[in-house]
Amino acid sequence: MRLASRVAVLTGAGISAESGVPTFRASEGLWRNFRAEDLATAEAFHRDPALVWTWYNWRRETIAACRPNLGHYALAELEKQKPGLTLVTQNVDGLHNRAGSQRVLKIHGDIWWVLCLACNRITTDLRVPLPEIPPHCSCGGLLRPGVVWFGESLPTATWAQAEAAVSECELLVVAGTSSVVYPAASLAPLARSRGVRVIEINTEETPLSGAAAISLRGPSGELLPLLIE
Ligand code: BJW
Ligand code: ZN
Repeated sequence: MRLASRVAVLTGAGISAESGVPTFRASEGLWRNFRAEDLATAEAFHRDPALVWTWYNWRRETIAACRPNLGHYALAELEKQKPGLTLVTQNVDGLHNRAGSQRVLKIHGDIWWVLCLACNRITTDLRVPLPEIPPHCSCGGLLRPGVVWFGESLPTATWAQAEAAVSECELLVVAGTSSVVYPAASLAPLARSRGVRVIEINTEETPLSGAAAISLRGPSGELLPLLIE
């Protein structure tokens, strides 16, 4: 398939589903009957840091055992073909990096980052499982996952780069996201308002499907490789 030269891509949990990483809004995406909306908040963390860390510890273990799939590799290859490509991901799993993508805008953070609530330092902690729950910083402060929870702002500079890339591209590919979580879900409408064509890749219909120029229904691990020239 021949693509425009300035391409932006937005990915969500669905792109890692074929690697074995659970999505958020499918029934098998539930953990101990909690919804993501119940656990991915600062209120949940302050109420019960051990519970929230137990969920993150389980997810870190799951992700550590997973490998990138053909969808991740196709996007890493596409970046080589189109050096202007911007990959914006809502995923915190790091699988795009492991597949070789160089420039990844992680608008919801990274599950391997930890942030100290006392000294504000962000570090990478790849240990699986974590030796203590909840984990603490060397300064003694409580650590939280370096991710963006509901009600929190996205990292300002990263989000600004994502918006700029989407407004300036000629084609936006949206793969494996339910397109219900904002502000990520506003990127496709932003592209459309600039006259940019949007291709959606998803196994199911989403709120974006009707507005996309092309809506491809199927697994991203099979459909994304078709974008490679
Ligand atoms: C496949 C496939 C295969 C499966 N191939 N496809 C009302 C209206 C509008 C907005 C709001 C509102 N009420 C509240 C808000 C704001 C809120 C929000 O959007 N809520 C909605 C739920 C309504 N947003 C926020 O709070 C954001 N911040 C914000 O707005 O700041 C401003 C502000 C500040 C102060 C006060 C108020 C506002 C922050 C959002 C942070 C989201 N965080 C999470 C957790 C990240 C950390 C972690 O991972 O633990 O991000 S929640 C979770 O959802 C995660 C994901 O990145 C995100 C999106 O999910 P995603 O990726 O789309 O996954 P799924 O599971 O939903 O979908 C998977 C899709 O794949 C499905 O469509 C499948 O069909 C498909 N699929 N297999 C292709 N093989
Ligand atoms: Zn600290």
